[in-house]
Amino acid sequence: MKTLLTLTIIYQHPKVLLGMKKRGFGAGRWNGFGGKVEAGEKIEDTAKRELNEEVGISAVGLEKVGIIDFEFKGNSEILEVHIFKGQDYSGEPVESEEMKPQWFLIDAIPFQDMWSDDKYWLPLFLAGKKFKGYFLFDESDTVIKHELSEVKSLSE
Ligand code: 6OG
Repeated sequence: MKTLLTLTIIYQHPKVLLGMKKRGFGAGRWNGFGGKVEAGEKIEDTAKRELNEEVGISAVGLEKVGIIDFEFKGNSEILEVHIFKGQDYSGEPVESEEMKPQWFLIDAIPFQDMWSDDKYWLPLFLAGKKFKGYFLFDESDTVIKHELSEVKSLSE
């Protein structure tokens, strides 16, 4: 079974906007903003909607830069996460019930308090690359297997 999700990071060099997830899946970790694609919804529209709901901003343009499949040992559900990069937006980032936003300098990204896949692909994201990947986690959310490759285009 596959579940489609989005994950959006605003990157205004030399800073990225992340949010501390306050509840639900991934609570206690810094991450981009995103969530599940609803029935009939275009994936990019989900990315925009979630950005609005979770941090109160509207992206002016979003670029899809990565697609990663996540699997957890002993669980047949695959999370297919579409990763978007944003730069300009309207509105001001505000804390929501789900996320507390904060800007981080790219050389001070809090990888120790993020999902452990992020340190593999965020360097590609920051370097302006596109990528596809697969990560398998064990029961304690440690990456036990991964594949990651740079791609020219993400059209499927
Ligand atoms: P809700 O289900 O709470 O959205 N997400 C992940 N992000 C990273 N960096 N690593 C993972 O490895 C992830 N698995 C899911 C997708 C969950 C949000 O968390 C992201 C969504 O943006 C396992 O609505």
